[in-house]
Amino acid sequence: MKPTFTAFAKSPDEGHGLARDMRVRWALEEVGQEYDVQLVPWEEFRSPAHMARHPFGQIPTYREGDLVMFESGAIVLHIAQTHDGLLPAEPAARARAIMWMFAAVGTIEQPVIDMEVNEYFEADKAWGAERKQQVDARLRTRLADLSARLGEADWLDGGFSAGDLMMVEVLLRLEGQMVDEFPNLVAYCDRARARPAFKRAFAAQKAVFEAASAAG
Ligand code: GTB
Repeated sequence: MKPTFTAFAKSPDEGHGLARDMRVRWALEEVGQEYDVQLVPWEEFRSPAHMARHPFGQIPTYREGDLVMFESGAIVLHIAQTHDGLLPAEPAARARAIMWMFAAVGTIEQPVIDMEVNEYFEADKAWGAERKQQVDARLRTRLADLSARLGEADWLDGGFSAGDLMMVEVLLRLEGQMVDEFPNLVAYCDRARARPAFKRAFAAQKAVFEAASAAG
């Protein structure tokens, strides 16, 4: 059954693939599953129709027959569990790949969000600079630990998995920023971006932004 996911009608990232629909699109491309995309304009994020899909009025959401889901990590896990290609078959390796998915969203993405919140909403506060020091230090420690664990390996645990897909998606939000302090993490992201499925997904989301821009 062909699934449908929701994405920004015109992404604020201007086609850089940083919104969380990109992970869903990339996962679907990795497993060779055809899909449709439902584009949601900003003014419809909190409409009753979209709130019925997503209790917090966000993208992405995912529909597959009667199944409606939100949370990008859960969606990618569902795709990985229902198709070959993103999770190892061996149970322990599969559990570790899922563990890395949780590490991406729970341990690395959280301090990334803290950093972004500080940049956009706290920088002008009296305590903004002090908070930035704390937030940056926490994120730098997390990236240093991740970098040490990855070492010279291509992927986090054996072959490429949904764990890598989620981790790279989080790290790409730091491109040109703190991740550049860790050459092996930059190389890790570059390896992931060289995957044909990533390239297809990236081009497709960019085309959405370009079409929306051309339409005005
Ligand atoms: N935990 C949820 C998940 O992983 O699915 C988080 C979903 C989420 O934050 N969605 C964002 C959203 O819908 C879009 S991706 N925001 C609207 C709202 O909350 O009202 C986050 C995002 C937005 C923009 C950029 N950008 O411009 O670079 C990057 C990432």
